[in-house]
Amino acid sequence: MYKRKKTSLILPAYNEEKAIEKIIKNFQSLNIIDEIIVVNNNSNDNTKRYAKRAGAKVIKEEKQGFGHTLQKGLHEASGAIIILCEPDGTFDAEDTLRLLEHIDTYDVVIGSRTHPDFIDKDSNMGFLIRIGNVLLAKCMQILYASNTLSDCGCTYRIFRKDVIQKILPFLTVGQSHFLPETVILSIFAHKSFIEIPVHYRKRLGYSKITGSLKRAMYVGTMMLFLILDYRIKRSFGFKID
Ligand SMILES: Nc1nc2c(ncn2[C@@H]2O[C@H](COP(=O)(O)OP(=O)(O)OP(=O)(O)O)[C@@H](O)[C@H]2O)c(=O)[nH]1
Ligand SMILES: [Mg+2]
Repeated sequence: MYKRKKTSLILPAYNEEKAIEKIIKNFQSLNIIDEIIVVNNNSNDNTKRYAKRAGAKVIKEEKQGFGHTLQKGLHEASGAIIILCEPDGTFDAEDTLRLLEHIDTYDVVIGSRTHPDFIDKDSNMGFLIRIGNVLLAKCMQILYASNTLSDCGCTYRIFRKDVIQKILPFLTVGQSHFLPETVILSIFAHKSFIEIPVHYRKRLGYSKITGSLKRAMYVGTMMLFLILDYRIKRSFGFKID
């Protein structure tokens, strides 16, 4: 519980046997997480076994894709506060405490992997990925006249349950460009948000999205189309009441 509110943590997992047990234990040791949901996305390694052994609730999503996996977790989560993270060792469980400090004030608290002091030298945050994330975030900020956005692709974020209830029926993206859709729909639902810097480390296990530059550029292009598409829809009256 956090301030007497139930908390749910969602971890999307596709072949994350290297780090998953440690990550679950790190979050458990915070003593504020009530429900840890690992959404297993057709892993063919020991992800499911290790997650169960660590005490997480393991559910499965058969449709392959980061977005499908997180949508499944969001349907399942029962907490008043819902935390998204990754079980690959890139994020610190302790950062949840800093993010949570803002959830009384804002409906959504989004991690940002842009503070130089917080980014490990050997993490997968080279020049091109950093610039791509910042440019896409700025594009969203300008097109939607929102408050500051600096990182378009940080999974680590916290939502109040009512935000999820509002946006869940509208989520469409099943693949890797899922994250900006949650921000755009939150803006449409008139929800407030803030970005807070988080630490970013080298991942354990192998990368499925931004590990290859080609794949990262593809995901960035899909994010850009999504951002433009919703902006056009908005000018034709799309809204969430
Ligand atoms: N890419 C991808 N990720 C999935 C899928 N299903 C679940 N995931 C999980 O989604 C998260 C994001 O994938 P990552 O490979 O970490 O991609 P990334 O965070 O952009 O890049 P790195 O952490 O540097 O590898 C991980 O926790 C994956 O295990 C899927 O079908 N595709
Ligand atoms: Mg990752």
